[in-house]
This record gives sequence, structure tokens and C-alpha cells, in this order.
Amino acid sequence: MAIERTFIAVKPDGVKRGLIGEVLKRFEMRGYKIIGLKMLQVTPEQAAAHYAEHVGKPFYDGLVKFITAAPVVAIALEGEDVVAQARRIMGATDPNKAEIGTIRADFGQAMNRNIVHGSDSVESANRELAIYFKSEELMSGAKNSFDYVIESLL
Ligand code: IDP
Ligand code: MG
Repeated sequence: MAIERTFIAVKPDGVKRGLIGEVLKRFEMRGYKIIGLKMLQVTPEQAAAHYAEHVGKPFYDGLVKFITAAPVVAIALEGEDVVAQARRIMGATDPNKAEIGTIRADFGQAMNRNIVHGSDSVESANRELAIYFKSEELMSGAKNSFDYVIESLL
């Protein structure tokens, strides 16, 4: 399986409820590498680009209002098959349908308060990572890989 990157966000409800560490822990303990991390206030332009596929749906306006209302934590993850595996760790969109043990089942309260975002394909991941991160903010590749840097210091 290929090494991929995906875009995860702790949404405003997750940040407000003190779940940043919990979300990060669940991905880290599975062995995925955090290669980008920042807290930011999503702009209306970023939200429109991120959620373009949902324009016209009944929940769209509420979704954009919510995601831009308070800070989120943007996370770039790297690892084998990480796009699909991160979606499994997050669980289904609706917390009431998500498998117990997933982030959304354990902490989500409703469809529109489901704690995390995660890209649904490699193409979406690349598009979404570019909305939230500059390429030099992703600590990956031969030049700034931590494995390389750390091993060269040992
Ligand atoms: P996903 O986050 O699991 O990929 P999407 O269908 O891409 O789900 O929807 C994006 C986000 O929009 C969801 O995470 C959820 O917060 C919100 N959402 C999706 N469907 C509904 C709905 O029917 N009612 C309210 N909010 C929704
Ligand atoms: Mg989606």
C-alpha cells in the first residue's frame, strides 16, 4: 500500500470541548506521522474552497458558519493508506451510526457536531492540504524528514 497524506481538522466543537489532544493521540497511537499542525481561524474563503462539494445542500450554510466561527486545529498526517484508515478511526459522519470506539461515536453529539474532519480520498486530501498548509509547513520528504534528521544525530 502507498504512503499517503491526509488532512484532518479538529472542528470548533472538538477544540471547545478540550479534545485536541485526544484526537491527536488516536492518530499517533496508530503510528501515523503528524507532518503539519496548527491552530487557525478558518476564513470564509477557505471554508468555501474546502466544502465546495456541498454547495446547495440544506446543511451548507450552517456548516460554513460553524467552521468559521471559532478556531480549528489543522493536522496533516502521513502514513500507509492513511486516507482510508483515518476515516475508520474517525467513524461515520453521523455519531449515532459511527462504530463504538471511533472518535465520532465516542465524542460526537450530532451530524453537525461531529468533532473531526478527514479527507475522503487522496485527491481531496491534496486539495484540502493546499487550502490549509503551505508546502514548506509540511515536515516531510528527504529534506526535512524527522526520521532522517533524528537518525543523523544519533
Ligand atoms: P464527512 O465529514 O464524514 O466527510 P460530509 O458528507 O463530507 O461528511 O459532510 C461534511 C460535514 O457536513 C459533516 O462532517 C457534517 O459535520 C456536516 N453534515 C453532513 N451531512 C449533514 C446533515 O445531513 N446535517 C447536518 N450536517 C451535516
Ligand atoms: Mg467529507
